[in-house]
Amino acid sequence: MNRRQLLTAGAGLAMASAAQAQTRFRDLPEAASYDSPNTQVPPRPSNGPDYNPVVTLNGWSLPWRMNGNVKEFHLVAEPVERIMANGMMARLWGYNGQSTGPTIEAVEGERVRIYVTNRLPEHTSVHWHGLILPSGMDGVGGLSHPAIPPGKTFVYEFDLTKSGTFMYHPHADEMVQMAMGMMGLFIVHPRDPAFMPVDRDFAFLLAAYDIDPGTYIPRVAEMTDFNMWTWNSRIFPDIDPLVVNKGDRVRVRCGNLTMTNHPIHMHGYDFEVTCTDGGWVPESARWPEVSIDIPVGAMRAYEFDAVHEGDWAIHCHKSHHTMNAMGHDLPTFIGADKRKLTGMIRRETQGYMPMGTAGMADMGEMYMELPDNTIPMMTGWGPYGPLEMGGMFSVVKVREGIAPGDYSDPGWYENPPGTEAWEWTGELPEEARNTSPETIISPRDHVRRG
Ligand SMILES: [Cu+2]
Repeated sequence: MNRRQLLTAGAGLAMASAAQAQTRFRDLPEAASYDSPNTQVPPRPSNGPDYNPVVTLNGWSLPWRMNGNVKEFHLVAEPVERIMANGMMARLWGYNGQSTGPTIEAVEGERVRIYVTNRLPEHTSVHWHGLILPSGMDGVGGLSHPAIPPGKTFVYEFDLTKSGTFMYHPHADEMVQMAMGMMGLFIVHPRDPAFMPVDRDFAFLLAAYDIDPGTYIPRVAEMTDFNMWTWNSRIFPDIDPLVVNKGDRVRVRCGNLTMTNHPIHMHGYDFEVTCTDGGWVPESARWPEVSIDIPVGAMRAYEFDAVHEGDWAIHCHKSHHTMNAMGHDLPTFIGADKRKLTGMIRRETQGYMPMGTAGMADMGEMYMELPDNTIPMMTGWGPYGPLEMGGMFSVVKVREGIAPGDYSDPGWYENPPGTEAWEWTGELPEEARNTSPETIISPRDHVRRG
């Protein structure tokens, strides 16, 4: 111990007896950690004001303790290992064992005290995006308060003046720390449980990474060329489905912390945006949508009545965002006759298969040698074959008879007889046969012809 540490220790001892009655509350709240990437359905709150918890896709909600009337949380910023999908692990930075971090849930009118411990190798801060709070609690390192040095714990404390859909993320070395996965949802439930009630309330954050196949750590200086498009740092086919009981009122909350916009499209329904990170949208200001653009640094919540049974795709409508790691420099070979070249290559490399001359759909069912720690660009199997998807894609599964609180996967929907697209087996018109020499060549033809 140096002289200063001794003095500090002495002062601490002198204060200890006077503050003994309070020591229980002077301790930090426990910093819970969650080691699974599976969706953890939070229980109904056992203390504090009641609310209907959100279900964070492939995530969880942070436990708290009540200290008098203050709800106390403990976030730990730290390196984490996130299973993005089976077969792909990423070494990220996150909170309490996961990226994205745990969802913070509280109720309008409550006062929260959030301890933030920094276990990163550099300073950090936490900005509470969308919340109305004192300037000094806003979490912009160097502006609101000094950044939190490695090894230190800072305390944020403020009143929740309104309900809504918010998020948290660092505002210190922001580009690096968000490229490494530091973000989480902050949901403030209405004080009045009769205000905008829903039966199921799903939430996820859009995050993008640039992780080369076979590597584990994102490139943090990437600005445009991301290759992993994630919901809560998960990619299809391992983003959990949104399981819904027929007739439920459903809310889906989505925040965008990538560097580009994402038009989120849900099949089977029209719906209305009912909330942004600015607050609730008055009924008179809503209009029907089937795709909603989530701008950069923004959040949207939409609602619908789940009256249509089925398996309904939900995905980003930028088609390269429903793919996993891919080469971005692929030339287009559609219509190209690579027969001659294929023959030459196959003399050197047995089993060589040219790709992409009839599109890229064959990649969904093709077995290819992949480097360790990556998954195919287009993958996932449905009841009728490969889905040829990746990245920001999941399925809303609406079924009859799903019990409240049950979010387990009910399997694939069975289309009732007469309600599924069928093959025409009668005579075909002449023009339906493809005889164009420009598009007729397929990889399989090459294999057959050798
Ligand atoms: Cu997108």
